[in-house]
Amino acid sequence: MKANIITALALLVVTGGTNVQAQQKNRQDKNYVLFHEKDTDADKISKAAQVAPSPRQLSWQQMEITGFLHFGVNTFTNKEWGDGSESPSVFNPTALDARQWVKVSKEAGIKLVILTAKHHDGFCLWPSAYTEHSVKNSPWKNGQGDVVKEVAAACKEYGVKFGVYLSPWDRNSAFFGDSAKYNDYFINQLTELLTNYGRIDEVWFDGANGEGPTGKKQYYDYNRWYTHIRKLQPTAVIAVMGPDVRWVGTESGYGRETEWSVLPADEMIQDKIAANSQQAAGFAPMNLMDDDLGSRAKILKAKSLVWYPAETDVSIRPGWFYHPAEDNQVKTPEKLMDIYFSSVGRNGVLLLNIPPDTRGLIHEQDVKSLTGWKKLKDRTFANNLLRRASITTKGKNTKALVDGRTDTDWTTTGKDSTAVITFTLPNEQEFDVLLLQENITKGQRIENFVFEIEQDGKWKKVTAGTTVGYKRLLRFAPVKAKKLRLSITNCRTQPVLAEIGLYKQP
Ligand code: FUL
Repeated sequence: MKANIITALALLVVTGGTNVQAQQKNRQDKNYVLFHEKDTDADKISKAAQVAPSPRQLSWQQMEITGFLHFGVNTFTNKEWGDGSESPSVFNPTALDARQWVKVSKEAGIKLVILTAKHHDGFCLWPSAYTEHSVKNSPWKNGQGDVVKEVAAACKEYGVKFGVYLSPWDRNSAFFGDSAKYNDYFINQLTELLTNYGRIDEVWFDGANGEGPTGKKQYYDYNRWYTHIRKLQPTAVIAVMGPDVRWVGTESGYGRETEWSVLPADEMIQDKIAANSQQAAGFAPMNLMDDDLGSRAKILKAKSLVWYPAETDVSIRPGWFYHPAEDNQVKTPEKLMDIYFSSVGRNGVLLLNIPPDTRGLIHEQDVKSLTGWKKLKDRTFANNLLRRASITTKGKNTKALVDGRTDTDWTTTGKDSTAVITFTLPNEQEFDVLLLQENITKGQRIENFVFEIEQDGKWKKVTAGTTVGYKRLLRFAPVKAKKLRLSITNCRTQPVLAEIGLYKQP
C-alpha cells in the first residue's frame, strides 16, 4: 500500500494522472525531480533549488489566508465527533445565512472557504442520493435545503474561492469497512460535490480515524480518488491527505521556523501522515515543530523531491465545531495576529476555522475578533518603509525588491549564493517587523539570513532566520535606524528575492 501511494502521489503531482513517462520527458511544471544515480551532492542541491510549485499550488499559496467552516450535526449535538447514530432531525438551523459566513470571511481577508460537506458522522450537508444521513431528512427547509449549494452560491457572489471537506472516515455508512463498496460510495459522493456546485478550488481529506485496533478496517483508494478529482476539477488542490498540500503537523496555528516546501518525495507516505494525525476525539494540538522535513541532510538522502507546501490549520475557538460554552474563548485579534505571523509568516497558508452556530450564523464574538484582526493586519502592513530607501547590492534588478509584486525579483550576479543588500532610508525610522519573500516560481532556496542595523558606525544584529519561502515575517523589539542590511549567508544556488519589507506595528 505504501509503495502504491508513493507512486500515486509522485505521478499525480507530476502529471495529474496521465501518462507519466511522457510527462516526465517534456515536463512543463517543475514540482517534482528524480535524482540520477550519478548525481553529486552539488547536483542534488542544485536540482532541489529548481523545484517549484505547480500552477494550482502557486495560486493556492498566493491566497495566504483560507477559511474552514465546520458545521453539521455536531453543531446541534454540541459534540466534536459524532458517531453517525444521530438522527438527521437534530439538524435545524433557525436562521442559516451562508452569505453572512462568506461575507464575514471575505472581510477578514480570507480568500477561500472550505465547508465540512461531510464530517466523520457521515451526515451530508447536501442531499446526497447515496445516503439517508443528510439534510434531505432534516426539518431544515422541510428537507429541501442544500448547504453546499448555498455556500457555493455565496462564494460566487462575493468572489471567494470554494473548497469541500469530505471525511474519508464515515461512521454512519454501512459500506465503511467493506473497502470496495465504500470506495465506490466515496467516488459517488465526490462526483456529486465536484459536478453540481461549479468550480471547486480545494478538496480536503482528513487523516483522522478513531476506529482503533478492534475497529473497522477500510482501505482508501486514494489513487482512484485523486485521479477522479483531477478529471473533474483539475485546478483544485488536494489537501492534506493528498498530493498538493501538506498538513503542517500541528493544529495550533504555529508552523515551523524552518519550513521547506521542497521535500523528499519519499516522505510522502500517507500512512505516515495519518499516523501523526490526531487519533482521538477532542484535539490536543501536536507540536511537531522540531521535525526536520527538508534540510540538506534530508535532500541528500532522498531519491526524488517534490514541492509539498504546508497548510496551517487552527480554529478560532477551542473546538472545530460551535459550542455555546466557548463563546468567551474566541481567540482575540492579537492572538490571531500572532497566529498569522506564525503561519503565513513561516511559509505556510493559514486555514482558519470559523464555525457557524446553531442559528446558522457566525457568532457576534467571532465577527468582532475577525474585524479587530483585519484592522491590526492592515495597519501593520500599510507602509513598507523600504520603498523610500536607496538600495545597494551587487545583484540584478534591485527595484523589484520593493515593488509590492511577487512575480518580479532580484537575484545575484554570476553564481553567487551569498549576498548583502544595504538600505539607506531618507531619515532615521522606527520599525519592528521584517518581511522577506522569495519568488517561489523559481524555487525555494534561502537557508540562512541575518538582518542588521547600523548604530554608531557599527553593524548590530536585529534578527536572523533560516528559510524564507513564499513569505517570512519576523518581529523584534522596536529599533531605530537609517542604514540597515540583509545578508543571505547560505543559499541553495543563487537567491531569488521577490520582496523585502520593513514595518512598524501599531
Ligand atoms: C481533524 C478532525 O478530526 C477534526 O474534527 C477537524 O475536522 C480537523 C480539521 O481535522 O483531523
